[in-house]
Amino acid sequence: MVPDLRKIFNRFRAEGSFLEGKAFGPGHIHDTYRIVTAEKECDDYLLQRLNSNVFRDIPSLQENMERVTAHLRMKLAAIEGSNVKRECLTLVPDRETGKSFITDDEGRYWRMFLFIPDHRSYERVDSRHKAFEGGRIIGKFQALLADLPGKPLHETIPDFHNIARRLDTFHSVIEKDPAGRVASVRDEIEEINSRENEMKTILRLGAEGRIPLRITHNDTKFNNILFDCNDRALLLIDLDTVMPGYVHYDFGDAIRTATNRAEEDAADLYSVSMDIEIYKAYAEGFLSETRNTLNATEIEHLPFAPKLLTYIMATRFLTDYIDGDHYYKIKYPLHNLQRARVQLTLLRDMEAQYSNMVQIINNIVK
Ligand code: ADP
Ligand code: GN1
Ligand code: MG
Repeated sequence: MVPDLRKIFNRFRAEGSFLEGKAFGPGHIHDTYRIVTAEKECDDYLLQRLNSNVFRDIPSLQENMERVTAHLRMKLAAIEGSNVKRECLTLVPDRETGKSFITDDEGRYWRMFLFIPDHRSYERVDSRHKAFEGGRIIGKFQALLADLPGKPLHETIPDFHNIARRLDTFHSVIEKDPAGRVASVRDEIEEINSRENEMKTILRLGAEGRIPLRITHNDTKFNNILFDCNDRALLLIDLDTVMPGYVHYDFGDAIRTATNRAEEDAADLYSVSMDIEIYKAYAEGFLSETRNTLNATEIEHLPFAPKLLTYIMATRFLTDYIDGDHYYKIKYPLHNLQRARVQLTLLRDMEAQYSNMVQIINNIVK
């Protein structure tokens, strides 16, 4: 059913009146709308119907979101020259209860942010400058949240980047083969299986206490960074998965998406490869903010992180394809399979360029 955006909008404590609402952005998870207000002097808004199949406990998720944005605002306000309204998401409260989300007549959850105007976001990265800026803003995000007070954040999706759990799910979906697709993807399954042990490295280091859990974003896909018109990175959005994690998850997912010369669902697999210059610039930006807080084992494994995150996404896309496409939004029947193939192609290219990836990090930190 088409939602009544005006009615939903009016339940939030917004300034300005509803002029129009239209679908907005490339996200795979929520339904996102830009609400344009009638008054020129009033902000526009970003309204989201949240995906409660993916996020099972929305009140806990919103509690994380409130704590994280409040802390970021406080820290940014103390930094000279910062513009808090453009460098941090602003949640708009429910008119009646003051909560940061509402439920509609069908029990669906909604939240609303101030719309950050005149921003740019990129699916692909075509300059070293943008890559450095992306690295810098993700590093800054981790640095600003390092002293978040209080209890640990809720795990909004349990075991989100736990590759051992992801592989368990992968194998049980293959076993069930609910959509009858397993026979057609034997080669892709074999590519996943052959790397299983290597890909558990970060989990092992965590279990041995050699790398700490930090507060990480966990979805540092490049299009979750908003830039200003001069391509200076403003902020990291999509804070639903901010929770305890290893630094490698954020470093790896950003490299996975920023360095790929093709899109995540590119039709032509020959166009997929990793741009090592973008990797270098991103790593320089990221380490300019985090260098002094990371331990030697964390740094040593940074080059491995992009391989891991690319492998995790390949596993997840392939799992969803075999399962019959229940998780990610798809635009055509083989969409998830194509996404998995792109990730596997990218992974092979990262493997081919691995010694350079190691050398680049060594040069930055020496
Ligand atoms: P999803 O989890 O579905 O990816 P996001 O939170 O990333 O949802 O939002 C989807 C898109 O909406 C983003 O890619 C971005 O283009 C846009 N967006 C999100 N928040 C804002 C905001 N406060 N101002 C402007 N655009 C935004
Ligand atoms: C989803 O929400 P979005 O589109 O930024 C997914 C990420 C994947 C990404 C792949 C909560 O991110 O984990 O990396 O798609 N988010 C969730 O494009 O599953
Ligand atoms: Mg997003």
